[in-house]
Amino acid sequence: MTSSPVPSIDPADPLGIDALLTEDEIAVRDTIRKFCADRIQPHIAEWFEAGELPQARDLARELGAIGALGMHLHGYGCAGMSAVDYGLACLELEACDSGIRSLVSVQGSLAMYAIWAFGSEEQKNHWLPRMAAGEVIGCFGLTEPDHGSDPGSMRTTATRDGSDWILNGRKMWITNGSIADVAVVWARTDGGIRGFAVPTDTPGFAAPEIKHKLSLRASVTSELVLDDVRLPADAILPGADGLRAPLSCLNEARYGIVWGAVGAARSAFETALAYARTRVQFGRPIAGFQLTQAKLADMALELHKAHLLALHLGRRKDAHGLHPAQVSFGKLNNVREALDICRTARTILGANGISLEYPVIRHMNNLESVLTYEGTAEMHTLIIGQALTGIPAFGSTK
Ligand code: TGC
Ligand code: FAD
Repeated sequence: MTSSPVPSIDPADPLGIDALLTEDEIAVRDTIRKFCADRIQPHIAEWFEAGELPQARDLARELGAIGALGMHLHGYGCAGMSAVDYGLACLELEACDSGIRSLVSVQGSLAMYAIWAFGSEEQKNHWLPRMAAGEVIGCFGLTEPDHGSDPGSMRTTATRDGSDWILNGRKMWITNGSIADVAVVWARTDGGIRGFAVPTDTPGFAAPEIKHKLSLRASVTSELVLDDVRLPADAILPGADGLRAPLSCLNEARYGIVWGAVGAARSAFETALAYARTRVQFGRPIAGFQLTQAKLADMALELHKAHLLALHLGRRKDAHGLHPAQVSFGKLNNVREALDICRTARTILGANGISLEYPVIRHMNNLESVLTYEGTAEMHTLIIGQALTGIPAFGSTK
């Protein structure tokens, strides 16, 4: 071999993307990275294997203490950071595990955002400061057992009884459900789809945990059962009128996933690269085989293209806001490519690729959920298709 075993480019940042970040952004990133390394990384494989997120309440408080909950929201105890800051945090959290990023996404981008964007002043003051501090955990109930991609057909109802509201129905696959203190629940009323902030100790509310998942195992996923849940008039989110409201919340969470997927892919790539440089077969490191190098080069291309796309969307979001189809570009591309990077990394690790001793198959299995939640890959394809052609192809007869 004539080539030097020393890389001639920084394998962690071959395109110099770090130079596009400000010092403050790098400081935010490093804070979250350190938190993950100290607090989560040593335990995450064990939690995943056990299928639990132990001490979720302590973890939420610690995430609150470093400003990670609702960090891109302004006021009400939230950190008021930029979209890029929030994205960098999602990247670092998901480099650790998609389940941890999910905890933070659902709290900040879904439950808190819904209250922040559509709640009354009283609701915001009541819930948001404690949610930002991680003292109160939220969940977001949109999906139902029979209505996932098509939430506009939901069957959960909210009917009036005097000034009260009575909620009945089921929500399914709800992240944080069993540990939540407040559930943002979307329900059909005589006047269309409306949102409600439901204290989870209200009689008639239950949130049994969904077991037997082989993905997002270090994340709590639940069914929400609403049997004659009576709420006072002021539980309705006054600004949320129609399906547009929950879909607006999804834009926020999908944006976080655009970045998060890069984190999972980075972790898988770095693991595969380190493994390939030290694993010897046929008398040389497997990184010295052209087939392995082709895999590593393709993984690096897609990883850093995804990172640049995330940064571009983040800068655009901070400057002008994003069109929902632009968020779909990022969510579809970055999750799909991250999953592909994990699958390729798994092959480079050979049999070790299937072991929880390495993070690769954990990320790979997690990303199967990430590909489906917050709009499946097919839904994002159709959202982009509609934006490009003006023709909706969802099959709706409305
Ligand atoms: P459609 O008629 O197109 O739209 C209804 C109204 O909403 C508006 N709209 C949006 N507004 C803001 N942001 C968006 N992304 C929007 N998309 C649509 C639209 O303009 C319209 O407004 P108006 O004023 O005219 O009424 O609705 P549709 O029923 O045809 O559905 C469209 C479709 C399929 C794109 C939408 O339903 C969809 O995105 N489906 C996917 C469902 C989904 O993503 N569910 C996610 C559940 S939450 C979750 O998965 C959390 S996992 C989190 C974790 O653990 O990290
Ligand atoms: P379906 O909608 O039944 O889709 C099944 C398949 O059909 C998919 O491949 C889909 O793309 C395809 N399909 C459907 N319609 C079309 C069409 N028109 N054209 C082409 N293909 C189509 N939801 C929440 O509300 N809150 C949460 O916190 C939450 N957390 C989740 C956590 C996890 C771990 C998981 C796995 C899911 C979570 N979800 C949550 C639910 C998630 O949003 C839904 O699973 C997702 O929206 C898809 O719905 P579905 O599973 O019912 O699939």
